[in-house]
Amino acid sequence: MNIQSVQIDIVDLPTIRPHQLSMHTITMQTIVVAQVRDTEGLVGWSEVATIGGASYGESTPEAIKANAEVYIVPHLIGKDPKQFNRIMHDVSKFVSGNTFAKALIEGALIDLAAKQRQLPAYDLLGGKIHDALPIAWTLASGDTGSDIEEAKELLHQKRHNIFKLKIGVGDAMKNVEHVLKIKEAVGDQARLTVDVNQAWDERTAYYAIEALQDGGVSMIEQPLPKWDFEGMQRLTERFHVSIMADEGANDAHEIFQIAKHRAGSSIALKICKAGGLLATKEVASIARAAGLELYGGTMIESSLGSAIGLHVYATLPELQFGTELFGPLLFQDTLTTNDIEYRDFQVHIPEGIGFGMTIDEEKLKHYKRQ
Ligand code: MUC
Ligand code: MG
Repeated sequence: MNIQSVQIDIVDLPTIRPHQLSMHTITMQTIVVAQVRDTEGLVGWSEVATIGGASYGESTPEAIKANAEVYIVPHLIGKDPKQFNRIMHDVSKFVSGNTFAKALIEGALIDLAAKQRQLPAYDLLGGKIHDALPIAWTLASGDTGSDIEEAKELLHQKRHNIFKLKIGVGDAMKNVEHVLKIKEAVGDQARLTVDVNQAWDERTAYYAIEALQDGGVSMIEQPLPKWDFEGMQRLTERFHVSIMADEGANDAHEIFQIAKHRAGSSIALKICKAGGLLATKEVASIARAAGLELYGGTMIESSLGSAIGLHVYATLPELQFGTELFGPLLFQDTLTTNDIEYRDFQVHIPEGIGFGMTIDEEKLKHYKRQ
């Protein structure tokens, strides 16, 4: 039951509304889907997502697919997927960086290995500690009134009571006003956090964060550019509200530096940033040992990619900020025949073998790029 072939597709999925980040507004989200097939015809599936082509980060969907096909796939053919740890270790000797491509391939190997063993993937990752996790939703319509309506409806449905607000576009004090209006509308019913996606300089961050902290916001994600570790260190020292590193907190080496210099009080985990599922657990251990709080982050994956995240996050002892793996809820359609369950302010870890999701191959055909 060794690996016979690998296929990688780029898929564009429309969103239910525009999703505005400081650097890009998503109306069509691009994901990369991998399928690794063994000699018996079993298939392991995986997904990574990117935001706005090359605008959010360096890994574009086209580069992920090309680099995986040319530089990683040749190391898989003929190998036993159950040896995914060894395979990915060997790959790391030939491929530097490319964390999204590595995460994509390792995910498919783990899904296939779990299917061969008839086990849920989390059992290959140490076993799950949690059956469900608190789930945040991102308010990012670009309009305060629409965000308030959305928040109230989701509270009413008991789907989310943690809201992350995307800010950083335009004047910082206008951003603060927007956040405080939403805070006033939801009151104590919900916890609010903000993601600035690197949009502020340090001086702007001083006055804006002070106002947000006074207004009861509970976390400020990546207020400064990803390279500004010293600025993040000064903000962490200055404020008691949690300062979270996201774009500046990628692999184990960066997390170690952040921990050592307290260049943040919390970390957004993402499998694609760490370079895989096992690497995400490594990163989480470093952060945990240093007393950094954790968040189960997303790049806005569809149900397959979100299930992968959930299988990893469920094995971690504590996520102080819960998870934001809400991706499937932002899409107009899905690539799987089953859905992830979101209810009672929690997301439930998908059960079943592998990552617990079944691909709808007709849908994949429909949405993939030709
Ligand atoms: C990011 O920067 O965290 C996660 C949620 C969301 O709305 O955007 C992403 C990316
Ligand atoms: Mg972020």
